[in-house]
Amino acid sequence: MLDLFTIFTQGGLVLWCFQGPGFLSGDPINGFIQDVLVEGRGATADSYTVQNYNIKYRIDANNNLVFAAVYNKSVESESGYIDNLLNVVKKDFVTRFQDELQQGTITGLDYTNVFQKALGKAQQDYAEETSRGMRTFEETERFAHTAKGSNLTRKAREQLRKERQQARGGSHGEDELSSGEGDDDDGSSGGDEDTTTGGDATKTGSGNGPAVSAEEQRRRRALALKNKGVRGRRSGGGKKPRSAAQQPSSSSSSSPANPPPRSRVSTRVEPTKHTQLSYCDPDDRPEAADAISADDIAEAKRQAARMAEGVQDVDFGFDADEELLGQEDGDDDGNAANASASTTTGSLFTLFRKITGTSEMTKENVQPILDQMQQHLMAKNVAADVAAKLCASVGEKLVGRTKGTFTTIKSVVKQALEESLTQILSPKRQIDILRDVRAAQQEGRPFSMVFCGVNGVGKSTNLSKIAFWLLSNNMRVMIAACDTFRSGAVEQLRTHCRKLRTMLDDTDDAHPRVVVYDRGYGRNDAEVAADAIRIAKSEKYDVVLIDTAGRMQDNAPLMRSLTQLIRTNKPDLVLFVGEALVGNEAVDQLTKFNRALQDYSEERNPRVIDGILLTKFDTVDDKVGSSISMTYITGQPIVFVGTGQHYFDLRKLNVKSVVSALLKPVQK
Ligand SMILES: Nc1nc2c(ncn2[C@@H]2O[C@H](COP(=O)(O)OP(=O)(O)O)[C@@H](O)[C@H]2O)c(=O)[nH]1
Ligand SMILES: [Mg+2]
Repeated sequence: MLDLFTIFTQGGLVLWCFQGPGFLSGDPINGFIQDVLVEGRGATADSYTVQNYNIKYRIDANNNLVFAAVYNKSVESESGYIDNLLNVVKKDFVTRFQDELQQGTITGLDYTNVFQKALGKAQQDYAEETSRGMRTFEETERFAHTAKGSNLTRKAREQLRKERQQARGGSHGEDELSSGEGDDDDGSSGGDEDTTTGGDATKTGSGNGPAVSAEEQRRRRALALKNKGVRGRRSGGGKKPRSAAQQPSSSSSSSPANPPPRSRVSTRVEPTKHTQLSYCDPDDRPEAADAISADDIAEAKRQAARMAEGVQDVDFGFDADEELLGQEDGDDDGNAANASASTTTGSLFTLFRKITGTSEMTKENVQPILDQMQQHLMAKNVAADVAAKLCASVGEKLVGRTKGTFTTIKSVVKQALEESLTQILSPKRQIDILRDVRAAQQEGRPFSMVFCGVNGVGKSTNLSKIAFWLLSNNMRVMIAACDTFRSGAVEQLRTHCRKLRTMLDDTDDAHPRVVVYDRGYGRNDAEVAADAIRIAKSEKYDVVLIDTAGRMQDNAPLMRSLTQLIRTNKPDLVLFVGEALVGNEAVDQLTKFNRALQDYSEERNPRVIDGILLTKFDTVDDKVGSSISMTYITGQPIVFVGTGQHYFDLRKLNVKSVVSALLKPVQK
């Protein structure tokens, strides 16, 4: 079964896309782009395997296009038609849209009907082919390239093929891949190999059932393949909305010269299975969804009530205050050997055990401990220069003081850290989203937030968590699906939307509290965002959450387009989404995002990132360092942290809890 067929430019723009009836789990296309197209590795003979998927592809170098078909590895035996399909579609697409490709007006192409016909034909041809039995190797184009085959003339090869067919009693015509193209050596040879397995598999299958005629077997196989593959659920151009979509009256405001965009606001409530966020759940397709459990709904409501009171602080599972009071030990004699033995695994306090006593603390006796402290902080992902600054400030507080008990020293260290971190983590700008949303309400417009960052960091997931939080605070939320590039991105948001509505008992379809606004794939994201904001205003939504495509910080064209989206839509908040677990790589991403937004903006005061959303905190134990470094380097606050895969796994980071995390023993 074909899970996905997508046509995109090598610059990363999806031109057209077809999705089969199943949901893709994970992100095979992004893996393919990164490994094969960006890094040029991992592919053999126009095919590539990632996660559970095989991807076959063709590249049209003249137009910089990539044609990729994705199917599950487990159905390899049924996929023999894909090479042929790729060849046919590549040739047809480039010919059909020659003008648009040359003029660069290549978005919103209507290709679904043509594709479905090509798919049906390729599958039927293949079904007929397998029912006739396998080709021998000598019948294939690949044989022509072998030493033996190349010694035969084309005529001789044809003759050989015909003889073999006659010997088999078949009535095989001229060319089995009739819709293939002349230069499809790879394609047909790929088909050959698949045909071999396919033929076997099919034969075994039919051999188990009651005897049926060859003609009947052929008919059944063709029908089965057709039914499996042709039921396209969505595609980029010329498609009908899949869900009972509501078309907002003001959705199509394009100039008369341009055809109105096919916009959608999907509001359908469907029962969903659980409150987990993972989009990768194969059961999470509407067709397979069970009723959401009463327990899940009750938990979601409990959490919503909590969130209405405010977002909780992160809990690192370590209470520095408790440690401060509780860990007085007898080792107050300045025994450095004991102290150093526990420095790597003990809490940060234990480092300072050796400087207890009655005399005054000097730079000399404090410095070795500060050096160890720096190592401890760096082990928690704090960037080296930030760690050095924190240590220097702790040093300043200690030098000149009279040594006291271990408890006294601990409290001095903790206070020094708290003060320095308060300085570092205090943002240039205070962000209070609820307050700002209310201010926007007063102005009769929605508050808008852009989520940007690299691929897979959790933009869409955490956007949904913020939607949950806003809904818990009685806001109405529109989600703008501006990731018009990654296949499945729009459906992912629709799934979240359905779940949110189900969990929060939002059944008023006339005035849903949360909707997704999308215009499919391949569209200009800035325009989609602009439309969403305009419609949200007229439909009285309080907040527009703008999801964007993931992009690498060094990708100039994509950074330019993000700058364009921000410049034209002037969102109230631009949130950078980064993963806590990549440590200082996230700092690099953020720095480069900021720089790119500055460089590509044509404005005097370019708009940069306003705040940071740090995700996957639950996966990094207590390595809070990257959050400190990010804020230290950019001056931008950590607005939220994502701490798991539920809608309510959203937290705030406060100085006290960061200090606790830094003091906590380093986990090995
Ligand atoms: N453990 C954990 N996983 C997360 C968190 N946020 C997102 N994820 C997962 O990260 C993966 C990628 O998320 P997604 O929102 O699709 O990333 P995007 O490409 O940036 O939009 C998904 O499997 C999410 O469930 C988090 O805070 N904790
Ligand atoms: Mg996303």
